[in-house]
Amino acid sequence: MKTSPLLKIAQIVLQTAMVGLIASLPGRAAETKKPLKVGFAQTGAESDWRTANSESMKSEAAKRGVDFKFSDGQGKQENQIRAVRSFIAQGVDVILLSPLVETGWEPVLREAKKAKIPVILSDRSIQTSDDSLYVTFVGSDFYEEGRMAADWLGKFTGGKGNIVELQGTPGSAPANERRKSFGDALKKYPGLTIIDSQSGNFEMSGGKQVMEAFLKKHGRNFSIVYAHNDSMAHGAVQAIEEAGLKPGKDITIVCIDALRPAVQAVVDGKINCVVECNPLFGPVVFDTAAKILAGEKVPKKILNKDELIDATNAAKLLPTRKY
Ligand code: GZL
Repeated sequence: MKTSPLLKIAQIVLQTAMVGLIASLPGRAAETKKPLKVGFAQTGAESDWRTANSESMKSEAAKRGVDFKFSDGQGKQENQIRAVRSFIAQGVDVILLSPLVETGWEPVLREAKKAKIPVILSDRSIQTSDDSLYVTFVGSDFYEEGRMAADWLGKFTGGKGNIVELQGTPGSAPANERRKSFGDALKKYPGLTIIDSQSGNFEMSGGKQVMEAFLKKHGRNFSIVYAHNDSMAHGAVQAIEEAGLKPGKDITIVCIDALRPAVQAVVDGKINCVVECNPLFGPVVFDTAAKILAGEKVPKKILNKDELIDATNAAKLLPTRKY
């Protein structure tokens, strides 16, 4: 039976209306919406802290269905700059950057600004006269961490003793601020003196090598180690034991990060104090990125909360440590 032209038109109109209706359903709209595209220029993989931080970012991105482009800078600023340029070329929605060092970022961040791509500084900050080059910083207060370490040491040692310092990556915000704040706080304890300070680059091998050199150079003329991170402190523990001394007893050790192995070392009495620097802020970073893209105002600095762990609370906290 032939279909009348009128009936044919009615069928087409009805089908078109149906397609429009289905496409307008919220679920459908969500399915067809493009996933968020985020580029992350990470420093490298220099420490256990960094591994935990990268994991936090990757797992959060996967959970949110983000099209996540992760770049491992392998400890070189030029690799990170190259990665940021490639994110700009790919037209990502947001750029996350954990700047290896504090300076040298303005040219590439100006390119991101010109491309109207918001930049979030994750973990480490930069030195710049133009803070419009990034939207916000998400991380810890490194200055406060160094102060906490120094004040703990002032109490634990009665304000007396010679200190050797294992610095983090030269020129990095955590190394600069942890060194400055520790030195500033030591002014309250004139009996505490830093007799030597060298970079172990936040690496366990670096911490061990520098500690071996300090032990050779200073013998027993120091009784305290201040390490800018756990990895270097673990290296120092190895060097001190290989020198036939007892870490945590013959030599007091204070460090920063508080990954589980360091908290375990506090329980075992090999490290005396560890100040937390929480790496698990992937959720905060992605929440902040969503707010920025939704046009919401966010603070210039979003700080994680860090606590101090020593023999008085390490055993209780160890089972609760998430990294
Ligand atoms: C601190 C972070 C530092 C850690 C180190 O937020 O930048 O870099 O303290 C890591 O362990 O290598």
